[in-house]
This record gives sequence, structure tokens and C-alpha cells, in this order.
Amino acid sequence: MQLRMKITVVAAGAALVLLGSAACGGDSDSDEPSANSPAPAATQAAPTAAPTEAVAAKPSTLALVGKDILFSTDKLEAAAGAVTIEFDNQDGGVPHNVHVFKGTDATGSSLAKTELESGPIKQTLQVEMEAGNYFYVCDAHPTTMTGTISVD
Ligand SMILES: [Cu+2]
Repeated sequence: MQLRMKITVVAAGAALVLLGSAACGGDSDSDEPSANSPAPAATQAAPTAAPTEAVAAKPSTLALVGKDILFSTDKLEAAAGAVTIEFDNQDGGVPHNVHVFKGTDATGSSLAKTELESGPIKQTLQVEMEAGNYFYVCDAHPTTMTGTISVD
């Protein structure tokens, strides 16, 4: 019983001290050269960069350019699912299209194609693709304008 009373008294005293310092802290604080104190951040070590490289997600939209009677690439990669091929035929007066087949050549089943149209023109082709390999070709230039799409 006595101990508890003593603790209560000490606590009350501490509260008074806190109140007193708060009351006195008003104007005198402005004289402190707090702006000159060193910034603690300067001494902190730079965080080490995580060495793990994030695996880039395969795109679902593929850009393909037709120029000088060539495709801009003969290898594309896409994520399985709905794939959009944005074909930009930059050859003025030259007809191109994009024709997609299952497999690695035009002997597979035809999945989708754009119409043969003279450039400059932009065409969009949407194809539902499961994981696997696909082949694309321009029907007007099947010997020079071909490529494969790897989907997973
Ligand atoms: Cu072509």
C-alpha cells in the first residue's frame, strides 16, 4: 500500500516537470543553431541495389513495321492470350499484309490476317494465341516478308 502511493507521487511529480519544461520552452528555443546541425542522412550508407533482374513480361501488343518490302523483325514474342499486332506498312504504293499461321511455316492452319493494302497504312490484327510457335507472312511477298512468334 505504501509503495503504490509513492509511485503515484513520483508520477505526479514527473508530470509537473513535463508541464514546466513545455511552458518554458517557448521563446528561448529560437536561439539554438539547429540549422547548422549535420544532417543525419549524409552519414547513412547508400542502400544496396537488389541484384535480381525482373523478368520482363511478354507483351500482348506487338509492333511490326513493313518497310522496303521487309518486316522490321522476323522474331516476335508474346504472352499467351489475346494478342494484338499493330502493323505499320510504310511502303507507299506497295501492298502488304500480316497473315498468321499456327506452327513455324505457312503449312499450319491460318489463324488470322489483314487485307492486302498499299501503304502507307496502319493495320491492326487481333489473334487469340495459346502457348506455342506461330508464323507470320505478307501474302504479297512470301519469300522475303516472314517471321515467327513465340508465345508463352
Ligand atoms: Cu508485303
